[in-house]
Amino acid sequence: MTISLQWPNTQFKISVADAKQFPETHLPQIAVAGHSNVGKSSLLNTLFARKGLVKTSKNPGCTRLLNVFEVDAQLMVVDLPGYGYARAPKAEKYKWAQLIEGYLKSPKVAQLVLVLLDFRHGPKDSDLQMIEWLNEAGIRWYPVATKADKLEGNAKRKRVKEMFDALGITPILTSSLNNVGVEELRNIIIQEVFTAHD
Ligand SMILES: Nc1nc2c(ncn2[C@@H]2O[C@H](COP(=O)(O)OP(=O)(O)OP(=O)(O)O)[C@@H](O)[C@H]2O)c(=O)[nH]1
Ligand SMILES: [Mg+2]
Repeated sequence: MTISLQWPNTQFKISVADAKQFPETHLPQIAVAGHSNVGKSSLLNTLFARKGLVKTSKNPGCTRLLNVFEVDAQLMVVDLPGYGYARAPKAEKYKWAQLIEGYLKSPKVAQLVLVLLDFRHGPKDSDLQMIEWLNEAGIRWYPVATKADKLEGNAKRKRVKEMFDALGITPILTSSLNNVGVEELRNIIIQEVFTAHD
């Protein structure tokens, strides 16, 4: 069966502050995780080809709930709050961490987590911790570099190598500014979610 998702046929479903409120669904789902301000919400707008559907901000900590979207009645996509936002109050950080962990541990869990990494900086400790946690939880993940428009030439090659060395896999390079890598990302999602895995 060939899956053809109409990405612009994406609907916002619900925002939840607790994984227990996550809607009942039989649809497969993916989640987007990453450092605060890495560009999760921007990338989703680009992926969905729906400017403004997902709220973005230049200030970190914009997404504070689990925002759930449904693509073409075939796939659920969850925009997670960012982790590692150093200036957030401790109680808030704790709440977000609980929310992310609660969702990833819930029975309605994502089949695939896209781990977004800022191409300007390379993987941070918090990214590596997230990946370790996903490995321990047995949740599949795929690395996606954001803001790839920020580096060119040698700096770009060096960063790709650094990311490969840290992750053991080369991330897809994407940019929400010029749409680079978005088609490749759509293909990866379809392949990872709708193809049987042992
Ligand atoms: N140059 C460049 N800037 C980007 C790109 N993607 C996002 N940004 C900028 O990065 C900032 C953060 O983007 P968001 O999409 O809100 O980031 P987020 O990861 O959802 O942030 P939180 O919800 O706070 O965790 C905004 O100022 C965006 O315009 C990109 O591909 N290239
Ligand atoms: Mg966001």
